[in-house]
Amino acid sequence: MSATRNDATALVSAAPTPAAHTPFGLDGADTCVRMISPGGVFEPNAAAEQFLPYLDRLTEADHRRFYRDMVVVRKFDTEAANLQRQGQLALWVPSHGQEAAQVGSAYATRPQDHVFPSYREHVVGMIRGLDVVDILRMLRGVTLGGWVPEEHGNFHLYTLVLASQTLHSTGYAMGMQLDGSTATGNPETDQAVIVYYGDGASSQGDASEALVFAASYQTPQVFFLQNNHWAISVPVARQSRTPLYLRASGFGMPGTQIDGNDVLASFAVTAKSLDDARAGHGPSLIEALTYRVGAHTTADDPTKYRDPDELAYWVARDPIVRFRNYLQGRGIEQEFLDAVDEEAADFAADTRRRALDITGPEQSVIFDNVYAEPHPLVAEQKAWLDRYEASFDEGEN
Ligand SMILES: Cc1ncc(C[n+]2csc(CCOP(=O)(O)OP(=O)(O)O)c2C)c(N)n1
Ligand SMILES: [Mg+2]
Repeated sequence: MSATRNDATALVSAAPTPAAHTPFGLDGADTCVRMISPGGVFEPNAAAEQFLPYLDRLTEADHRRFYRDMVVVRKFDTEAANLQRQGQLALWVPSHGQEAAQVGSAYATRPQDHVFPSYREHVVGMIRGLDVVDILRMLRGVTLGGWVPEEHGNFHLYTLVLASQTLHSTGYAMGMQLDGSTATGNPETDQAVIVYYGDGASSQGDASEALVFAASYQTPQVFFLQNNHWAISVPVARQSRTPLYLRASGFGMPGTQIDGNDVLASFAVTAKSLDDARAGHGPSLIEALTYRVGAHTTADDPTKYRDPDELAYWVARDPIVRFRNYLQGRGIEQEFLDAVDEEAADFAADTRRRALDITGPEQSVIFDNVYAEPHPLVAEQKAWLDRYEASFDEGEN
């Protein structure tokens, strides 16, 4: 007798409850790098000490930029979700809650680096020079996949097949080694790769294969794992019995856990990891503890499977509020904070206007790149479609 869906559900429910190794997060965990307390006070913990020199690279303007980008992307994210609800996008993938992990790590990259995203890294794309309306275009279903990475800050394509980008990025990093474009001793030109993936994706075979090759060939690469605690409705405790950063040592590379809602921790640890990668010291893994505050996508309803107390715990540790408190502690003027809110509202309104102007491609392009050379079958299908479309023209029946 074959197994049924109900059998499978019963099997999962009968499995022992995994230990909650990050019980609602990370407060008090001394292994987790943190610079700013949840209340917004600069008080680096012991794990943060070795990363402190990297903060010296940041100017006052960088601090403002971090805050501005986090606020702008949150507003953009909300607007995009609204556009989906109004039928303008097929789907939206919210990034609410993960702004600090993404902004800090993105600013640690250099122009020559290559960035391989998953599908939620909107602000990373923005920082690398991608027009975020290109993301909307893709989620409206009018492009076949996105953009040309080399024309957009080496920000590669969104990847919906979980963890496949980890392999792409490792292959790319191996190519950098073969090209001699890394580890030459010149930090201004030496390249590195950073790849973003999730706690759920970490269970894919692709992720393990990428880590094996990266370690074996000592690729110039950073694995940036955003542990947002959920893979749709599956909690991270079901993905792993051990904190995910510990997996790195099994592959033979350093692993560091960071408070992913602390933008300075994200910047400093990623800056060190990328520096090491460019200098030829090999790959490393960063596990950023954060939280997906919204739904997995607009096709999901997290109230069906999530404990409201857990959500409340994380909302109280919001990355933007934390950084605003930190900046206010340093005496930032209210005018700046107000101006950022205004800029974010303008950005979102502009996004909406441009989203409503998005048009679809010529229908015939679906035939253009099937083969490199003209092909009779494709030509026949194109001619059929042209005739079919023409049959709707005015005056014909
Ligand atoms: C190979 C593969 N299996 C399953 C899916 C369906 N799927 C899409 S997103 C997702 C959860 C991913 O969770 P995680 O890696 O933690 O990333 P997050 O969405 O939380 O950012 C799943 C199972 C997929 N896209 N690809
Ligand atoms: Mg996840």
